[in-house]
Amino acid sequence: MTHFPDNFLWGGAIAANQVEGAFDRDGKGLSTSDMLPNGILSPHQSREERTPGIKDLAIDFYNRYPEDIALFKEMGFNCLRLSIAWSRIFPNGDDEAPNEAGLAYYHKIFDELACHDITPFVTLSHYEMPYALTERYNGWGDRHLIGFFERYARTVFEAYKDKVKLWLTFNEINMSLHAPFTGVGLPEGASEQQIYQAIHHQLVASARAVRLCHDIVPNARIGNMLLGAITYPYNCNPDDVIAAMNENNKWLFFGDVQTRGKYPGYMLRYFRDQGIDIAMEDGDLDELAQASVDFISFSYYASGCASADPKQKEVGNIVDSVPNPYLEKSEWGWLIDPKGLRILLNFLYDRYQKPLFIVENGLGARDDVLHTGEINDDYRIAYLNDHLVQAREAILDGVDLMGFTSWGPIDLVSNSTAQMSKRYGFIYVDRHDDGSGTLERSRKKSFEWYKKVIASNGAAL
Ligand code: BGP
Repeated sequence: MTHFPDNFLWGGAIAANQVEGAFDRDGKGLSTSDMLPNGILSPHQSREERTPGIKDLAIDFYNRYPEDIALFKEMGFNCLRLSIAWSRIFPNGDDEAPNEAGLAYYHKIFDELACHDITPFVTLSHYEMPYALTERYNGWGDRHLIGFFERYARTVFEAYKDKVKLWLTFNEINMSLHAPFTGVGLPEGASEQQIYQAIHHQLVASARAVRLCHDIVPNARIGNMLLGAITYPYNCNPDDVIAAMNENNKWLFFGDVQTRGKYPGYMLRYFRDQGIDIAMEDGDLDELAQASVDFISFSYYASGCASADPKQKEVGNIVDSVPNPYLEKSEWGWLIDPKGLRILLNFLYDRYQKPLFIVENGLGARDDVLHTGEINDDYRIAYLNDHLVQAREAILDGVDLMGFTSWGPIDLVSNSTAQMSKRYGFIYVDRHDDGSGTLERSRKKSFEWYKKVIASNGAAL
């Protein structure tokens, strides 16, 4: 028996810079992502020192999208989350007019999806912006970015208003704190004051995009996108509970502003305590107040633990964390915690009382191709099955869940490491870390599993 709603959206999520390739084709400008050949956690290159990287071709979705979309359809997708590369539309970010070839490209993608009855679900900015904006304006550190983003958002809402009714503003906006270059376009080493100032500009821009979307595409829905972290206290010592509360607030402050429309008290206190002073213009707070998102979307890969004792922390991939002895880890050290998804869904729904959407979830793992060509990724099936069972539990708890798009339904370039070997797909792509491979696509065992899950609207879990 299924408990997923009849109109539940099932599918997968990809991002332009991790799949498209064609990094300099058809008038596209360089993006911040093009300057990170070794992933978001490494220092970025400058225009002069730029060397070719695996993302330059990625999985060649730019050319192979008809085949890939047909495979998504074969699995039964009724939704595909994808992003527009801002630098295809405005190559430098501050251009007066859009690049028509860039606009035409996404028209082709949306038309292809329409042919297959797949709902496009579009992220305006997934960890990238035109690189020139960081050179000329210091990224989101400069208020001018709000106007440039507004022009970009207006352009794509107007261009695609008949084709796209589901939008997101910034991917994992709360990662700006940990990976400032991909988030707000500031170099590593930027101060907290600079990063929070840039985040303020980004939050105003996000609010403006919400308002514009409501004006230009009245029957569309637009949400925010958070890295969905839930942090447990390491033990029941109240100091650990407060450490966990602070950690959850630190990640959810963005969601609080985007949903409740104002800076929460705990954040104002943090700014006071740290001597952080955010420059605002008249009207900023009104803009935030008037543009609450329609729904909350988030990625979920792992839970975390917090302790008041700093010695408990271990260095990890993306963020440092306190180990949880009750949980297993992925090959990349991410804690595997399906029940954490149920807890997070309840936590977010209780906090915001808005529909939720799981827009990323999955297991990054190395896959072995047998001599027969088969890929028996039972570990991936187990991971996703366990998480979807917990999503179903949350629905039974009363959470309003709109959909589930697994991360990387087709193998793509990893964001943190810029490697192919950290694979998430139901569809295997023959490409390797050294750039070798035919780019040929093949179905893994999980392909058939996901197809059955979707066909049964979750009853097969
Ligand atoms: C999220 C990003 C994605 C994606 C995913 C998996 O943070 O939104 O772009 O890549 O993480 O991370 P990774 O690719 O590092 O395994």
